[in-house]
Amino acid sequence: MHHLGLTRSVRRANHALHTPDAFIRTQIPGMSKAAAVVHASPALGAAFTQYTAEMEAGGRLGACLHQRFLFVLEGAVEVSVGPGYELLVKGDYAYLPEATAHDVMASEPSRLAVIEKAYQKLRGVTAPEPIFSSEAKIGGQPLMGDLDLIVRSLLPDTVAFDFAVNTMTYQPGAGLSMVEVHVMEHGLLMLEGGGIYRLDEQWYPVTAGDFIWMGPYCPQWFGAIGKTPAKYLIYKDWNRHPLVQTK
Ligand code: UGY
Ligand code: MN
Repeated sequence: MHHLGLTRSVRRANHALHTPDAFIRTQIPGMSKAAAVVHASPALGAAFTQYTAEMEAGGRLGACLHQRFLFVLEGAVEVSVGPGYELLVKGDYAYLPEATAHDVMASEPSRLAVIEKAYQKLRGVTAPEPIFSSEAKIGGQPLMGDLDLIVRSLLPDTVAFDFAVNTMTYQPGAGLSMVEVHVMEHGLLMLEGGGIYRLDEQWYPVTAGDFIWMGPYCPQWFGAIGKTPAKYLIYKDWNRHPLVQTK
């Protein structure tokens, strides 16, 4: 169905909103029985890539040159690094360090949020090991003391990691206590609920299924609206000196 040329999707110099009505599926080399909706990439201005992988049973992601983080949105996938495999279901995730040979195969129709980023080594710091875990196992922290806004950090906050992926859960009516402006960029996937996102000088209604890219220094604020909590998965580059260019 068309909507007379209307969409909530926008692309601006330092932010973008990508809504499901505008998603186009594509193939990334190495993928089989799977398609990718590429939300963020260097073509947009991002220093990372984020896509939603939609996989048939038996579908595979293929190899990745860089670090890969995947979060199961729906279905079940088998992730192997060497012999044996981990079965990941909704809410589970994996971190695969750069240059880690691995295989990701869907055991049923599945959707994954996938983030890929070149690793910025730090002299004297050992690169991280693979991680398999689940959001449900991560303790939540109130953001700036707000019990209605809970952050779960899915990766350890140590300098070995050059990015963070968190979930943020807002009770209805909760919001960020300030407009943030920071050097880090974000890739954000709305998982549940909705609200209003301020990006630069615009305010956008957003809902589950939407993706947002925020470039460095993009003024940003979110307020949850509705009768159920709003929740998103959010990437940021992290723990590196700002003089080290990522693009
Ligand atoms: O971690 C963050 O920068 C986060 N508070 N930003 C956001 O939710 N837009
Ligand atoms: Mn932020």
